[in-house]
Amino acid sequence: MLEHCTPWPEEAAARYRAAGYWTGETFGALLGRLAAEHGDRTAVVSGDDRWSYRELDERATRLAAGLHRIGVRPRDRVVVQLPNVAEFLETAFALFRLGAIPVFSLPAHRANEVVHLCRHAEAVAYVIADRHGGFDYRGLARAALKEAPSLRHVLVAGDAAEFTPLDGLRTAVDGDAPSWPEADPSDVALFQLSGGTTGTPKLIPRTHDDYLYSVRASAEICGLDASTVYLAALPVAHNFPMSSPGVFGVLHAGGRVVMAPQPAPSAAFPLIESERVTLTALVPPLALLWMENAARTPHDLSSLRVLQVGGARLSDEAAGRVHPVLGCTLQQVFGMAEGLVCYTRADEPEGYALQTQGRPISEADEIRVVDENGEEVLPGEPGELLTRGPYTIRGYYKGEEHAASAFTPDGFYRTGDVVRRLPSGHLIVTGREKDLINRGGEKVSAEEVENHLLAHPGVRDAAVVGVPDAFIGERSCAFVLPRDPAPAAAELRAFLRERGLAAYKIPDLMHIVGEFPVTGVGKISKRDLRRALAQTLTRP
Ligand code: J2J
Repeated sequence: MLEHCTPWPEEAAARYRAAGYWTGETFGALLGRLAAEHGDRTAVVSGDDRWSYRELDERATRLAAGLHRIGVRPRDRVVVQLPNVAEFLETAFALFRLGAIPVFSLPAHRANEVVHLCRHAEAVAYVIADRHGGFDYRGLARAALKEAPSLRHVLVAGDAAEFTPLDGLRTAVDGDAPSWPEADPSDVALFQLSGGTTGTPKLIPRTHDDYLYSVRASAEICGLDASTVYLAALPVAHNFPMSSPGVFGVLHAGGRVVMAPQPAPSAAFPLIESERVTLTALVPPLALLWMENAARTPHDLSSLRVLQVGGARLSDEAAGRVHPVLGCTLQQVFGMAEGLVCYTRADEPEGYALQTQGRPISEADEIRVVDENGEEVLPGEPGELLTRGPYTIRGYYKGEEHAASAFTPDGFYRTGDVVRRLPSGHLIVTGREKDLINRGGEKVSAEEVENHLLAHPGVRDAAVVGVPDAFIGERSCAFVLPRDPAPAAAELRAFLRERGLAAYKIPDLMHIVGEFPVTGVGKISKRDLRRALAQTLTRP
């Protein structure tokens, strides 16, 4: 396995292979097999592009050769920050073919996140679209080149300006094409990002064996087949639309991926109608938005059979409205880029989909629900969810520093989620112990934002907490203890933007305070801050 990663213990790996979870297939080989099986069927639709399985396979082969020609080698890391376009799949599979490792960055990330990823992963290349959603990513590339010494190439889908166009890179593969050893299925295939709680996002190494298992099993649980038409509405770089079952699961089943440039009803509904979409995945605030708009849309949404909702807690009230309003079945999905994914199933009583966040993919997923001392709670009682299994990581990339807080000594991942487990194995997410704000599926690490605020000369101390919000679940609120003269909230916001922080991490609310409530040992009491906030918000 790539260095600075933690492999599964030999005994566990042998067990997962023997049970058939880990098959030894790589993502690169998978695409070749799919092209042989589904050749002329449409694999992906994006704008005017409609690529068959064969075309996707050929493009990935040629792009892999082109990447090799400019010096990208097996195990090199490549930061990929592409929106939902066909080239996303082409690039991902080209890198898999090459055994180079994509680091998937979200389109919302800005210089702060991109530079960190490039440096931390020691990336040799950075792949972007020219523009998307009114933002020019080539500016970001200039910043990354300045700050990340390992970066040698910027590859652009679209107008490349001074950089390398992806279109010019594809190389005809003929007799004397370059060759390289086949990727090792037990090695890292890709890096996902942790929605984590630390100062900077952590890298999650996922192997071909483990990730492909979660994709294959997810496709099966969700009943996908070649007739499935999946709308990629959420950014496909995220683990949910990528693998649960997401775009990879749909391709695995021979279905069709339809890329939506934006998840808003105005972009998504016409595509559902024109492509006869059968399945899609949303975070709760988008599900609410879709339901609000469905009643008055002129578009025919009747092809939609299943709406998956996950990433943050869906209220029971909203869950109950999905079928009446959208006419499709609700599937709740509770997952994490570190591994474990839970689904409600089509063959269970409907109550589970309405009131739980599902049960794990695999009989080999080990689940413990524990109290603050690490002891298992009584069945049905709330406690922190710990998990271990055939597709849950045993460590972050270069994660020595976080190992003890993120994993138990016997290899369970500490999710930081508080759950109740029903006798059926279904989990209900009731809360969270980690210091993170979940803005409707977008995860904001309190520590990361606090660190940026502390860099302002007018800030003596800062604490960021979540505030309940009817629409997005939670908003972020920063409490700031100023120096003299106190900076204005608007100035602090502008400061965070200038530091290149993604917009979703900029606090929704900002309070300049004279002092912080403290705990018995003198730490800032976030619990008291949340309570004070709740009181001011409910006061008439
Ligand atoms: C409550 N909290 C949830 C849910 C995730 C599938 C689906 C989602 C993700 C994801 C994913 C939740 N109810 N239904 O990777 O493959 C919160 C939990 C969890 C964290 C993980 C997938 N679904 N959450 O959201 O890595 O707190 O993955 O630990 O972004 O989101 O976030 P992330």
